[in-house]
Amino acid sequence: MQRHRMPSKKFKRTLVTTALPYANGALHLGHCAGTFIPADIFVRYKRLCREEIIHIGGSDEHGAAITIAAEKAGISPQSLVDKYHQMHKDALQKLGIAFDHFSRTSNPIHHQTTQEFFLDMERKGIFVKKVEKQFYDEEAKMFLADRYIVGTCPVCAHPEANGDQCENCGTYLSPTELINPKSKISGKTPVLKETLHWYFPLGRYQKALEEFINEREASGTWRQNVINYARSWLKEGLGDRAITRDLDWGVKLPLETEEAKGKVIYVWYDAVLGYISATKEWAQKIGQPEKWREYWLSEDTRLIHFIGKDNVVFHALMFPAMLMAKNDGSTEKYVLVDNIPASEFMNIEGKKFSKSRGYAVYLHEFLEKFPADTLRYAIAVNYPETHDTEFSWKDFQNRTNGELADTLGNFVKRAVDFCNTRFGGSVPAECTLEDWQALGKEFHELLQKIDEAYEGFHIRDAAFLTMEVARHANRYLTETAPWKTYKEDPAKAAKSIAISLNLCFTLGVLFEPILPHTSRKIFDMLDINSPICWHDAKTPYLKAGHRLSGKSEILFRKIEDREIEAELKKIDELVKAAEASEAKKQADAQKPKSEIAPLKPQITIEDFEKIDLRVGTVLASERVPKADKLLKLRVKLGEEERTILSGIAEHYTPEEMVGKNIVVVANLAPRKIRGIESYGMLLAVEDAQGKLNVVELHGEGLNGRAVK
Ligand code: B3M
Ligand code: ZN
Repeated sequence: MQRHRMPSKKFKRTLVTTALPYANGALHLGHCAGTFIPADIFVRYKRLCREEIIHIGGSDEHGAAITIAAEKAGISPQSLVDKYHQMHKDALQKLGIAFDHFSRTSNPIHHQTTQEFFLDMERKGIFVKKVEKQFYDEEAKMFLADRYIVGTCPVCAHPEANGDQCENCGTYLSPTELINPKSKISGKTPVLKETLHWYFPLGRYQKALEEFINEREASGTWRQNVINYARSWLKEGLGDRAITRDLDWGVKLPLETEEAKGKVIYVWYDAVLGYISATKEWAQKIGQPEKWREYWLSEDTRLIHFIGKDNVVFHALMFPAMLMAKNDGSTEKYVLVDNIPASEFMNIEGKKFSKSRGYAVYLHEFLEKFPADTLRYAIAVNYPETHDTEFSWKDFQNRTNGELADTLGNFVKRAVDFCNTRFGGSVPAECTLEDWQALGKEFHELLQKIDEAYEGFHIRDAAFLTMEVARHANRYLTETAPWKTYKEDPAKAAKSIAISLNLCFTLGVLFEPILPHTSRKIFDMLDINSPICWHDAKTPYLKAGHRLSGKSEILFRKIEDREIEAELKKIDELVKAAEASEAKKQADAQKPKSEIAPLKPQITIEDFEKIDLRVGTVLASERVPKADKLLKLRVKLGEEERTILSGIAEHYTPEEMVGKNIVVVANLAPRKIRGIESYGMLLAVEDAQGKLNVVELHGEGLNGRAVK
């Protein structure tokens, strides 16, 4: 499978995509490390190699991730995505991510593209349609997503549990488990109504996908982690995936039928197609509207998705299967992905923090304080390629001050300044091929290894090796010490400076993918204005007599301790705040929880007689896996035995319950909790400390008898 081992040699062009971040919050360093920076570095390298390549990205503007965030912010989904799309665009530009096009999935061309895919599959009869029961708000005339339903928790009786989870006891729920469910939209009791959904039959592509993954693995170029993720899904067996939702935000179903009303296409179905629609938009932008076809509808294209590890299933299985379905029976064949360099995660400051604990380093804030290239470098050398890595402020400071400022910055400045002050600002001698060779085998091998690193997507190695070149250059200048030889042997000093200036040029080229802003500054000092290519780095480029611009710049200012201390202090404060809020939660939990509840409205004796209270005896009891609050009880009730689930696991051990005579609401309609059917409820009293006390009867011969 030579084709995949040396892909760039065979393909005519490369299409790189970067995962589309949701436009629901500011970008943070995790986004940069996982996708944007590695993708941009790779693409810049390839551009310098003069390969035909484009880099496509954009914002993901659909799905519940957007509507939930908009609701929290109290604004419309459209205003939310408008805000964050612009923020993404600005911050990424400042970071130097050179997209050929950065689009957004709310654009009409994207809706059209997605609808075209959907219709094509609908017409070919690819989708499976299934009817399921879902809560419907008759007043608002809409189906309710889980989180739009509120009701009493079946486990802890909290009156405001959400359809997906009870915030009081933490139990995951499904809306039909709620007691007395209400629509959050109208406040009315929703009805269960059948709704039809379209499913993509991913399982039908199981075999084709297995072959596809096997073939890609055989190329020897895929990361093992990506192969493993894909394989683990395949091993579980792929099933149908619902690709429609009852929502009013997203790409509408392109069907006029009654059953399609009020439905949108599931966000993941549309998001991956965003790569195609964004390429179309790019083609329009450059005035060649058909050019997107060269990229997507050709075997000669090498398609590469830069993503984070959590998105592997969609890019390695779902999207290829969608394209297989689209290609089926068509003369136009979409190209399938050639490689997915998915990243692991980059943790910040020793995993102590997470976004949910309120600590993230936001890109736009970072760039207000530090130059983009310092971040690009810190991330490149910490790139989470095969395992999770760490970003720490101290490491960031050390790398910036030591490697960028002292090694790279100092070297360039020393060489340029010496030339400007002692040699009138012109390259003072020829740097011949022999001079260049004399830099040593190790030096020339480094240049070779950088190429290999990039070809294998080893961004971290590439960054390390490139800095090694700078170390070599620095050492060369220090060892030849032109400031010492200048008086006695000016020719020797001139030679040393000519070689050093050529090394500056080489570093300008080699660092361009990683440090594009710095590279521009180096070329400015050297007065290089004509287009350069990667290959130029490998031989002497500056001829004797070439005039520098006369500019001299400090490439990197050092980061002061106090700047880092300020960041660390911020973290400290956030940790303290998080700890305080956790402590408060604990204290609240200890506090008398339940006040004496006010009396409920009067009922009649007839009302009361509807309730059948019985004495039951607990025969057996066990915990319910993954439900900390629940005990599953086997209860004898006269002649019969039944299963009752009860939210008492934090107050009674399973053993304590066995043998107790309890009072059971025996004629309560059964309900399913965590997949287990529960037939009835037991009576309990919450004391002032919030502890539940099961109502228990002592005496003989009570089992099965009515409590009156
Ligand atoms: N927006 C999820 C994420 O940001 C999703 C990626 C879409 S890539 C087509 O992680
Ligand atoms: Zn609860």
